[in-house]
Amino acid sequence: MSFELRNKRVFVSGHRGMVGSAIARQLASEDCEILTASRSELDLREQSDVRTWFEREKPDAVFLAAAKVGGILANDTYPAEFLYDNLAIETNVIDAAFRSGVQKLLYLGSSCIYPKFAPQPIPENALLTGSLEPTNEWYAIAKIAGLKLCEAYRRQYGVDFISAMPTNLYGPGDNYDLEKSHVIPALLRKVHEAKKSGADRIVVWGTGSPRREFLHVDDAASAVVHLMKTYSEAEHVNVGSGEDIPIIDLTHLICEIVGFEGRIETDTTKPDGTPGKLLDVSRLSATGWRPRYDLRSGLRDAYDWFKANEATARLST
Ligand code: GFB
Repeated sequence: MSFELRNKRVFVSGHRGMVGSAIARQLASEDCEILTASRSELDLREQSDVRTWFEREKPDAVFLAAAKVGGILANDTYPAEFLYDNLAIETNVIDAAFRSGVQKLLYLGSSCIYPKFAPQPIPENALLTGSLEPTNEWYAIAKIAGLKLCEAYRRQYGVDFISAMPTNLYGPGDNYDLEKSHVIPALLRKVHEAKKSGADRIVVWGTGSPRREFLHVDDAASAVVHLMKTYSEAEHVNVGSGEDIPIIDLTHLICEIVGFEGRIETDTTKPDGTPGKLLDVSRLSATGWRPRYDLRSGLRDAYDWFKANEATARLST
């Protein structure tokens, strides 16, 4: 059973963020009407405003990409916001979508929903089989609640609400604030600035030994649009590249791409987080979807975007 996007009113929540803007770019070729609402127009944490907006705009389909997101340090520093904001956004959007008769909703979670020591690669059924990684358990619990909310509304009301769990994403529109960003934008910026200033070293957080899987955000967007059109099951779907890399090797690759030959030092006062979270992507692969970028070409694209947008790329630290 496929879901036709053509001529539909499609709400992309969080369209100013890296993921939402990539989904909007992807939808440009789908012949649908894209609905957006900036934060000043609609605060998704406000239940009655969200209900009113949905009743007025009557979207046919929703991509729930709006979320409070950040890297390992931001997750650890702002637990209340990561839990509260994400719970509020999800519950308001999912419930308002149900009440206003949205035909299909795709909810975006995160690979951090899985236990800290999950088997690698992590199958979808590893959910709730062990304790979470403490640095991001607040975000993880909110993301699990959203996934379960979609499942519950599907079970009780028969609506076609599905969930996708992407791995660590990067690409155009990423957050380059060193205190809040994920590892790829942080390292691209640090290495770029070290090269520019003639510094002889850069500092990597943690031991460098954790492994991470990365997916270019345009691939993530193409995967979720594909799922919106082709997938209608209660079980969530992992979205990843199927390959992971130790942080230290990622650092060497970024140094090579940027052209920096100085030393790499580690700061072990900073957390490592989970030792690994490679996703088992066989459910997604079975639908016929494949990524377009490998890590090297994806990093080149992200670095090109950063250089072109350096002045405005949220350089607040
Ligand atoms: O990308 P990242 O912040 O998030 O960190 P997580 C990944 C790994 O890179 C960790 C290391 O082991 C970091 O210690 N790392 C090395 C750095 N240098 C840096 C640096 O300069 N900046 C950053 N940020 N990391 C997040 C979760 O976990 O991933 C979220 O906290 C979410 O909830 C997101 O799931 C996708 O992969 O550890």
